Amino acid sequence: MEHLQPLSYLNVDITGGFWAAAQKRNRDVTIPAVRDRFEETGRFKAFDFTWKEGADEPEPHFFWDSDVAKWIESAAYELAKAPDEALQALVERVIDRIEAHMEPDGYFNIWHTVVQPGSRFQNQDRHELYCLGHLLEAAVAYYEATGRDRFLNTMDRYVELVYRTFVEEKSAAFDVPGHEEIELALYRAWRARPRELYKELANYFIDKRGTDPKALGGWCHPLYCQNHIPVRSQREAVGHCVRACYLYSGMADYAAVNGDEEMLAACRDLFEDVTRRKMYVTGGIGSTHRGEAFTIPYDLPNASAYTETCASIALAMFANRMLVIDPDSRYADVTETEIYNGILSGLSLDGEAFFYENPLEIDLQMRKRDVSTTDAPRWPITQRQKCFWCSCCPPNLTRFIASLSGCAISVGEKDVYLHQFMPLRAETDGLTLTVETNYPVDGDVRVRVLGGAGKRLKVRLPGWCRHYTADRAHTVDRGYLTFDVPGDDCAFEIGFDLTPCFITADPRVAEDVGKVAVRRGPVVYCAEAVDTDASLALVRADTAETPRVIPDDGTYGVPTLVMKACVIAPDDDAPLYSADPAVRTTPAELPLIPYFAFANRGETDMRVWLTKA
Ligand code: FUB
Ligand code: ZN
Repeated sequence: MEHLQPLSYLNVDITGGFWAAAQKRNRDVTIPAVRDRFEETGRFKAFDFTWKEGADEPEPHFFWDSDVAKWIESAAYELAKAPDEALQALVERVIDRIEAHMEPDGYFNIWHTVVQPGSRFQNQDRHELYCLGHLLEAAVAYYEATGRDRFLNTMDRYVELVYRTFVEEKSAAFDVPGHEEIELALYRAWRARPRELYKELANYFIDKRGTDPKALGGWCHPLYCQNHIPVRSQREAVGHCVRACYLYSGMADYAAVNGDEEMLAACRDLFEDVTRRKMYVTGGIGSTHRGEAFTIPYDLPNASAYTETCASIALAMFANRMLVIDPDSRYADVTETEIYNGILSGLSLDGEAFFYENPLEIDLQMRKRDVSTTDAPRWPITQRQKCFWCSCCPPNLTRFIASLSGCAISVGEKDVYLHQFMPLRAETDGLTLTVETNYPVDGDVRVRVLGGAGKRLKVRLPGWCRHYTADRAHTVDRGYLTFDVPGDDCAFEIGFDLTPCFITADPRVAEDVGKVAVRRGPVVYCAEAVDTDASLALVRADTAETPRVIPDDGTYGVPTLVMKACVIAPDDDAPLYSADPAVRTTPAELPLIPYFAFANRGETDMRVWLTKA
């Protein structure tokens, strides 16, 4: 099994462009905003363990530990980049509370201690191991960022308890977590500080899953948490999308750590099933809110898409792990689709508000169709919110954006891979790589490799790219332009053609039949009714002409587009059905904005897929 080493965010600095701006906004606005919301809602206070029945503070939720953990992980990434005393003091305070309230045997969980004492490891769906996973990831991030090991040492005590309870004594009421996460966290901890215990416990949970399928209770089916069959036999993505992709990430780690080809084969098939049959053009996954889940192949409804922000993040995590064990550009393509579309749409342009669900269509009129019944379908909200009752997505976004540079580069024995294009500087083992680019404003990428004589530079050829240029001889290998690096100071110039294009969906996606979407490079566009007098339902896309590119005025960081269209003039005198319809149309120019920026100008109709003329 070919095995690459991903370069950590600690070794790769984003030095400018679209993502430097996004990271600055994350640091200056979003991380503080999430902190404030979590203060206001009692999530930080909950770590004081003062809640009791009738107390004048909100009742902790059973996975609030994980919300704060993801926030700490984000803070750790920032602390690695620049010191910040106040930020560090807040993190240290939470660690103090965790240390103070950890039970003598190592158990730590707020809800199971103050709200439901005595309920430890009784209910598979009560997220204790999920919370531990996020706390462990935070502890690893903090350790790697600051060199401080108190948090990680503390969490180790909990990991040891879990090992005793689940592996040695088998005394818990369930055998594997109801929400996966601890598996990938344990492999991550093992990489940061190799303790066999981490690896053994992660391997145990992954091998055990699906070997004794039981319903979780209530409406939770074994399929919901991928506990229906052993993981090596799983070939179809099922159930809750975040759970699934966290599991698949853990499985990919398992394959890497244990050199397990059978596990890799399962991961490959699962990745194919998700990305070829169950993924929206924006990278979103989760076609139904029921169970926040995958459904059947090609079932990709636009207006009711669930497409949770966390699910897109989880799929990018899975893709990044696959890239390491099966170096192929299609994994990095999916990550790119996510970062410019399905993940980024979760965040408002001002950096303070969030979507949990990311639909591909908003039709306000359609939402009135069930006025006569109380049994109306539910639709995704149309405006981002500052916090949710279940606010898993905001701190997932902050940690993902803060550590984004970790998915840009990986190295093999002879190869240096460039997966994602952004201005950056990376250092590893005497080799320095710098990238200069305005991508995705334009497609020119200049790479300079210092100290790389005799190596090969592998630059991803994006799956969306139809024309490119390169200034040096190369071959194409599994989607990577492969260049020899002949000396110790070599520069390479590559140009990707970013001409906008119309794309169509597989004909089995019933919702998108007869429709087109518009993409420019990795960025998917959408139309918003606020930009036109026409009803989007009556707009017909004219695909004969390539949409015009309008340079960004600073609003989005990428250009907007203008598409030729015609608009059907409705005729109230015409019959509802006609064998010989007289359709009157008027030509129009329809502005398109990047999908990630929809719903930033008030509530309005929106469409990614537009009916073709
Ligand atoms: O259950 C924890 C998190 O909350 C899940 O990952 C999300 O889908 C949301 O349900
Ligand atoms: Zn979420």
